[in-house]
Amino acid sequence: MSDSSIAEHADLGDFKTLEQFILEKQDQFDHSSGSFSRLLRDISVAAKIVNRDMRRAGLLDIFGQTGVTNVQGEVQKKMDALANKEFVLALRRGGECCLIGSEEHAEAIPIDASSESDGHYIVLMDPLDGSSNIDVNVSVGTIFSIYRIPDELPPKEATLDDALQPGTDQVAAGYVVYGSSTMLVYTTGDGVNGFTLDPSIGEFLLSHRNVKTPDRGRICSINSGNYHAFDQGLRNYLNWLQEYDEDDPNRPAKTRYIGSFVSDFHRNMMMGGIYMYPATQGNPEGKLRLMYEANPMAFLIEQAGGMATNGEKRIMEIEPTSLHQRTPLFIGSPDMVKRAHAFLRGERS
Ligand code: FBP
Repeated sequence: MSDSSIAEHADLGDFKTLEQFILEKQDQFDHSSGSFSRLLRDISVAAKIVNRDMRRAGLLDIFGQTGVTNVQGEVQKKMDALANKEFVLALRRGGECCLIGSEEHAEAIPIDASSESDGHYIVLMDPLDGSSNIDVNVSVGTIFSIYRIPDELPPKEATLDDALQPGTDQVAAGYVVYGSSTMLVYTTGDGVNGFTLDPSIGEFLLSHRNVKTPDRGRICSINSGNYHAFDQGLRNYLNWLQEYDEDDPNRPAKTRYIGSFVSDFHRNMMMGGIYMYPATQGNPEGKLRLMYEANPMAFLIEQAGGMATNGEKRIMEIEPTSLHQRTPLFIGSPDMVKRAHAFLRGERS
């Protein structure tokens, strides 16, 4: 290795791979048998494969639709199917997972414990979030939520009921954003850390340690095309955000809406902001799925000092009833979510 590259690495004092970071943390983890480290390794391997194909998507026949309508009633995109396949394969091969829940599968995917796993982890995932943006080169992501079944429960007996736990029971959560660079961001309840993929060495490297979101920001992410379907309290909040106030540096707010929840969430967590997908006449339960979109991001934002609610209640305290249930979502900087609540309750107008 040349002197200059040694010097370069020396400068990167924190030059730490995802695996090195996990192993360092492993001792703090109750069940530090190494199985969690291996599970996160499996997720990162699948993310690298999806990233590889994503970067060449226009050259491969992976744009467009599969023609299959998934359990959400959406026509599945080829990249949805590809990402789903890669994550399911990696989790099966890895042997640390006993049950998988995916946006692309109506039922939970059991893992045949006899041959494939004696793992105690349940992974719920949105293999590719932001489907509407895949074919047009706009950043998309993968979201995952991890639960653990009780030690005394044999893995092969794990069922969907074992997955339907409130978000407060998550042992870890994270996402991968396939944007200008590819990042994997996760929490195990001990802060939020981000790793950037260095394609030259194929490693996720620690780039964002202990992420904290500002108490307040200037960014509002909502599909304002639904404005007329919002209830009056929310309209009042949006109008208030857009007002000029010389004493308030955060108003008028900036509207930023990519249409990929992962990307909007990531930006807002880093810069300060609020993402909202409320209930509307068309979507009385909201659009986003509780178990593999709202819960994992709620765990992350709370660990970063933010808030996530359904407009009234903490997202992570919602008792789930089904794998694909939806929820209204207000998530981001704490002062902005609290302010939205005040308008929703009509305390502000
Ligand atoms: P999927 O793409 O995984 O179905 O996720 C839902 C989603 O695309 C979010 O990523 C995004 O924030 C939202 O729906 C966009 O919805 P809309 O087009 O109604 O604003």
